[in-house]
Amino acid sequence: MINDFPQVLTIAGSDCDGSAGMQADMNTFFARKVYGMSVLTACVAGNSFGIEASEILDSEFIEKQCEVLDSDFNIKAVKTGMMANLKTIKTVIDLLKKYDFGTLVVDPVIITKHGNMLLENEAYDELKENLLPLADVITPNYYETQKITGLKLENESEIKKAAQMLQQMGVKNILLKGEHSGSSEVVDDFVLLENGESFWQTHNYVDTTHINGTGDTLSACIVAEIAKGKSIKDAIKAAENYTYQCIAHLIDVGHKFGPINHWN
Ligand code: PXL
Repeated sequence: MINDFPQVLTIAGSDCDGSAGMQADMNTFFARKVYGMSVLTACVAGNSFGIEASEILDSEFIEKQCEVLDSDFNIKAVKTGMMANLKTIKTVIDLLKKYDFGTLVVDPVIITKHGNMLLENEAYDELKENLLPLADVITPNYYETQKITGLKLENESEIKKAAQMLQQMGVKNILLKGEHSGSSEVVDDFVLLENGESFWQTHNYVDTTHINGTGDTLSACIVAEIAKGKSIKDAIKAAENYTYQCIAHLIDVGHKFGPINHWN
């Protein structure tokens, strides 16, 4: 049947070293056997040491990419990654309202693991006020959750409160990525679903410098699993397991902070 194969989209930035952003999303889509498409918002010049430069695409060109995909494909789920600045995030929000790209997973990419800012400060309010209410799922890391909610996240009850705050901001399902602390052998992510059900998703901590693209992979895998028909809860669980396997099976490229391994 024409257009029946699960089709998904990432609206994100390109990371030229292949470890994160659009490249990690496309690798994940390929590995999870969905047909992936990518609308580029920006390009960064980076390697395993960090990002040295970036370029943001014209809004008209971002719009054109969405228009041509919408006219031809049957996109079941979409994720957003790097939104760069206020103009770009506003453009993407308008496009998500204009076109039906299915279930929306927002990875609120704010800062890289090496401290490079991928979203300007002046765009945070737009993210909170106009992107979050459109989101079916949000997957912030510890730092992003602190930035968006203003909470310090020092204990379990603050983490639960942060998830509730995000729901009040309009996101239906929340996956808060935990932080590795002290000598703990595990990392605890917290999930709050639309129906109020909540649970901790625990995985072993892997002591490695190869974790570039972890958040991109997690959110892209949720998108892929939803497009194949899983519920949001099952998609989150599958994505947690897949991402953990990607981290646990090292590929040794680059000199510093390397990529994760999508072939498993
Ligand atoms: O992993 C976050 C991320 C997202 N998008 C782009 C990136 C990065 C991290 O480097 O470069 C384009």
